[in-house]
Amino acid sequence: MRIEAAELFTLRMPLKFRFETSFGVQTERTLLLLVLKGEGVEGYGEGVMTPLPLFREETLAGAKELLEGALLPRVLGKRFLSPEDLRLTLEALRGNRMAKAMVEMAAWDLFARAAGLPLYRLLGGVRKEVPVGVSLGIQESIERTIELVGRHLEAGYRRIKLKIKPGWDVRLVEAVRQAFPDAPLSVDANSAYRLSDYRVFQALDAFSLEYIEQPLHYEDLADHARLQARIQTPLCLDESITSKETARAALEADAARVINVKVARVGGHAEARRVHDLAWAYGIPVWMGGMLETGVGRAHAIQAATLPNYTLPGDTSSASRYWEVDVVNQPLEAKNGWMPVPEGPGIGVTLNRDALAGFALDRVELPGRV
Ligand code: OSB
Ligand code: MG
Repeated sequence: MRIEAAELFTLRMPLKFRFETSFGVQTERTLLLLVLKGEGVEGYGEGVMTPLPLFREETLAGAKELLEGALLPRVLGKRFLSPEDLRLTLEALRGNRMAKAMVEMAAWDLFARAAGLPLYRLLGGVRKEVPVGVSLGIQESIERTIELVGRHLEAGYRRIKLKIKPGWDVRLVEAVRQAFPDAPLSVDANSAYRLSDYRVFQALDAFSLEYIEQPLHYEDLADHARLQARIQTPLCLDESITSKETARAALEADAARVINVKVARVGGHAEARRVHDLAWAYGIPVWMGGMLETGVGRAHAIQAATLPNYTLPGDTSSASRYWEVDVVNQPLEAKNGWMPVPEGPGIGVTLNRDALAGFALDRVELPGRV
């Protein structure tokens, strides 16, 4: 496959809801979307980095510069035998996994489309639908949270994740648990606590949570292990897991008993599969996380979540929850907590060019016209 051209869009898309976490509030997404072209087909990749580095370190401006200045020039006009072959040419540059993932994921889509196969067939997926839950942001009140939890349980979501932060934790979970004694619940702190807050987690231990996601600093595996030793509820790591290597360090230290995989966070499909395989070998279940993706990132996530160790419900809920208008033509709707895997070639969705144009703040074509 020869990579002939690329288009890099900067989009701004209004979210249907206000999404508050311990690190901030989002009412819209500003994101990068990449189109790679070759042999008469197109492949798509979505960036999950944000304008400010509030989740991990990568930023939108930094990623855009790296893509235009170094990552895309390394693949444009070149021939690759496989997405893995392409990934290896980006390996000399360190870190910046979310930026690299955009190129790698677009390449997987491109190769799958060229082969006329859905992406999950190339990745080794074994499921036609994937179990999904929902991630609910911090609300203005406990009453409002309970109402929202009820609505999403009725819609069939198989796990409800509540965002927590210091001062918005034990009382919230206690009230939600009381309202829904048997619901599968989890919490996600996005690194807002320190080990010295361990009593908060000992209190949360009483509410039969499926797991507690990323309570402590994103680089601190040692303290996650210390916290895990003090509570029964499994810890789940998200921000901390950036590669197979960090996953191995976490599992060896017993810093996590569940892993949230986000394909873009770890650098693409190949690395996500390595994390999946490693966790499986350790007997650790994984689930597919989300970063408020458009239909492009969401379709990639659904395809990847067909691998066998994705046994827990993911955050890849219906696209219509997030977007009035999406950038893809196909709906991605869960039915009774199961998301059907699109069967079309590649990631199974096609770009809605009119919608894309409407959201575009910027569009760069590479190689530039001469
Ligand atoms: O920590 O999982 C997270 C959204 C943005 C950044 C980080 C996270 C999230 C979510 C939402 O929890 C998941 C989704 O609905 O896409
Ligand atoms: Mg998380």
